[in-house]
Amino acid sequence: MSDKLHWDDALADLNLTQDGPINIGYLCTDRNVERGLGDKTALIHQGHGGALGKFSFIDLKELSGGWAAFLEDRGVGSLDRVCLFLDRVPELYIGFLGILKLGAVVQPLFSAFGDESLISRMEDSGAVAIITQRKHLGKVRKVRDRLPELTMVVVIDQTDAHKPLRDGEVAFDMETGRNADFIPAATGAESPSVLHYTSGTTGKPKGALHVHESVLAQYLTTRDVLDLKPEDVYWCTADPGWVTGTSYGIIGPWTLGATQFVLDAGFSSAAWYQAMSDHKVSVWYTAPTAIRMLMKDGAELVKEYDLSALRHMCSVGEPLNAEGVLWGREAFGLDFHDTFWQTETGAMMITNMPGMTVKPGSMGKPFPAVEAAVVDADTGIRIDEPNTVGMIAVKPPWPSMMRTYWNNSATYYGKFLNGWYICGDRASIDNDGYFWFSGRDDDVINTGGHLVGPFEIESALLEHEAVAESAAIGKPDPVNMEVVKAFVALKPGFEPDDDMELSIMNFIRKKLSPLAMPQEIEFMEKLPKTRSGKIVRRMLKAKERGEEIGDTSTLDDD
Ligand code: 6R9
Repeated sequence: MSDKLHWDDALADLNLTQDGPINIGYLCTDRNVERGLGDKTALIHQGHGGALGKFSFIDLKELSGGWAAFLEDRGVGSLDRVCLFLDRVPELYIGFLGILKLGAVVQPLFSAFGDESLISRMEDSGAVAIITQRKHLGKVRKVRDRLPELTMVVVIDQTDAHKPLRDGEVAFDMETGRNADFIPAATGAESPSVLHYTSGTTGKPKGALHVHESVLAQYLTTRDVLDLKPEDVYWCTADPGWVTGTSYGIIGPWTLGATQFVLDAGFSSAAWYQAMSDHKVSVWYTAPTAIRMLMKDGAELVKEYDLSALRHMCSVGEPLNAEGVLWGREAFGLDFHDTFWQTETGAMMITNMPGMTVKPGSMGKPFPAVEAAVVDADTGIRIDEPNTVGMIAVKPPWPSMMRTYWNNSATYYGKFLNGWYICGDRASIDNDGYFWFSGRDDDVINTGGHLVGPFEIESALLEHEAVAESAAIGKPDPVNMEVVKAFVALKPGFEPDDDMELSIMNFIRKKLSPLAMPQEIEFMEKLPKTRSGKIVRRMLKAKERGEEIGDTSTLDDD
């Protein structure tokens, strides 16, 4: 551990004590009002069609207090799980803080999720309430009778003009529900806060459970890696359905009292640059896939906009290739600073700090309060030899480390080896201590920075009436790093034609999400399997990459 920085350094800055209460909802809202930032703009929100909304820290305090009081009045208690199932509307950000102020556990869900994705995550968490909007209410209604613990559906945009709500559904208008007097729950360091589901190779998605103390790590890394200053306008392009959108799209920046910009609109390079210019975005946190999409439109386009406010850029989610960094220099005259971390780690672990020499293609070095290494996969022994690939490992504990996987502590404990937390990614460390990513150590598909579990896709494929066998792998893709490719064997009597391909694609898009939808389906007579019946994704992957299929002798007795 470095002697330069300790996680506890955040305590004094945030006016906290070692054993005293600590509540993320309070730290992001009321505390900023108490320290004189009440009138400062906390959120600049740009919705579809360019509609703008501005919220001060006083607004954040009163509106999140309103959410907390509303939920409390309706019987939501501390530790209850409350889901957010919303587009990037202001209620998503402010509701998140209200749930934490109440002392309940917030479970964010992507609004693009289909019924199967919702069920697997809500059945597991036993969520009692879900906050949604009319646009997505149909999807919630579809899954309700399979979720006995879900007793309340809150709708944020219900008006008299709409059809009446059904039993168990209730309308809440955030603006009229303001409450300046709500007293935030006196949660402690170890009180559960955020539950984010993440995909693994096998089984259903797992819920990484975080605690209020995580804020110490989110605060310090936001301050020192994102380098936020009081006068900055900061834009995190991530959706809060993903951990980046909560740790660094809500918690970190607002504990610093920063002004955040949020864009709730589809992607276009021109619209992004226009928004950055209009709102004078000065610090920007985005992902390699977005950078590659911007690259496609060229550096010339960037020059058409006044981006003179922009002074710092960071990236996360997938390997940031050297080309992306070099293009960033050409287009913006700045370096993209890569950061490596996971849902499970809750905050950045390996970073390119401002002022550090960026080596294009490297993830950087451990954040100064983090001890990280590469270790041998079998023994967990540190590999000291430079430029040798091993498993990325981090020495526990740290404040934002998940405390368990919900309902699945066995898998949680399985993540530790020889005193290290094993991330599940491979990397090497060069002579200067820089980490170089080499790949994931499992079959999880990383598409545009989002992890998708092959097992979830395979299970959903089998629910299609024509599918007999299925396998899903990540196929290399120049923009999204990987896209989902499915291999399918059909039941007798079904034809492997274009219509069938479209039908299967749409089926997955609706059941899971657009991200999980296979971009390509290859029909096969039968899929390669072990004697015990397990499909061998390794062979399909090798075939896809045009590699030698390798040793197949173990195939039958795997
Ligand atoms: C924050 C987040 C975690 C996985 C991680 C790794 C990949 C993330 C990366 C990176 C290379 C980087 N990943 N950052 N790979 N370079 N800078 O992404 O969380 O969705 O849980 O994904 O993403 O494979 O293990 P999460």
